[in-house]
Amino acid sequence: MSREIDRRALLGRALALGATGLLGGCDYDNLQHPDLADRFLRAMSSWNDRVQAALFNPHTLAPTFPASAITRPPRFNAYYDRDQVRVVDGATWKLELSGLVTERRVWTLADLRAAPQQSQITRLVCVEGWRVIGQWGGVPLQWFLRRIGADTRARYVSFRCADGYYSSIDMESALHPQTILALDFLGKPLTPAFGFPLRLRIPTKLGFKNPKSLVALGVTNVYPGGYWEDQGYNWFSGS
Ligand SMILES: Nc1nc2c(c(=O)[nH]1)N[C@H]1C(S)=C(S)[C@@H](COP(=O)(O)O)O[C@H]1N2
Ligand SMILES: [Mo]
Repeated sequence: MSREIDRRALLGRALALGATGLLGGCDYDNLQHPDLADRFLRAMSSWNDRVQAALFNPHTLAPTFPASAITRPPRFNAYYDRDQVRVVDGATWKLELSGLVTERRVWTLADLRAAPQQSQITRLVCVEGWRVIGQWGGVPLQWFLRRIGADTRARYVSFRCADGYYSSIDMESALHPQTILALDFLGKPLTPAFGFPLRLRIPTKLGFKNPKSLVALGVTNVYPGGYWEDQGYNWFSGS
């Protein structure tokens, strides 16, 4: 209850601040200068991140769906075309860990298969304006972070992918019960196009915050950004 009131009070203050920001920032002359316009938009986006983080309720679940609602065929998306997908060798693949973790040994596919698994039928929403429902199964990130001795007071969990893609999420979202390190898609191991051997599946965030074909995970207090985030897409991007 008091948490709810805190959120509201914060939102009220944030909205008031934002309105002031808009009045101050939106004058025509400023927007004639690309630098200033850019800085203004980035400031607004970072303000937006803070409001979204304050409103994020770690106990609210993303909607789940019956198997009959699954989108078939699934829809592929990446920053390149499907015929450019890189194929990862599962036998030699490993997940590297860095940053604020005490158990830094690498994880193999067999290690991850031996961990507790969880399955979900949820919706993936892309900023491009389409959405699909799919089924993903894998290791709860919350379990994984505790298992590797992650400092869960750190601000960020970062991800790097086999194709050079990268992204990062806030710790609260990383610990959300529906955030998983997915090994399976539609009841079978992930295919290369959909992120073999391991992808982040986080139904409380937009599609671009679901990096595929992971090769490294880090826990850090230094803002890690992301492939699209660094090009101006809003970082928090809850969905
Ligand atoms: N490695 C990697 N992961 C990625 C991307 C990418 O280009 N490379 N694109 C992201 C975007 S923009 C979306 S919408 C989803 C699409 O996931 P899907 O192909 O399973 O539908 O993957 C995300 N993860
Ligand atoms: Mo996307």
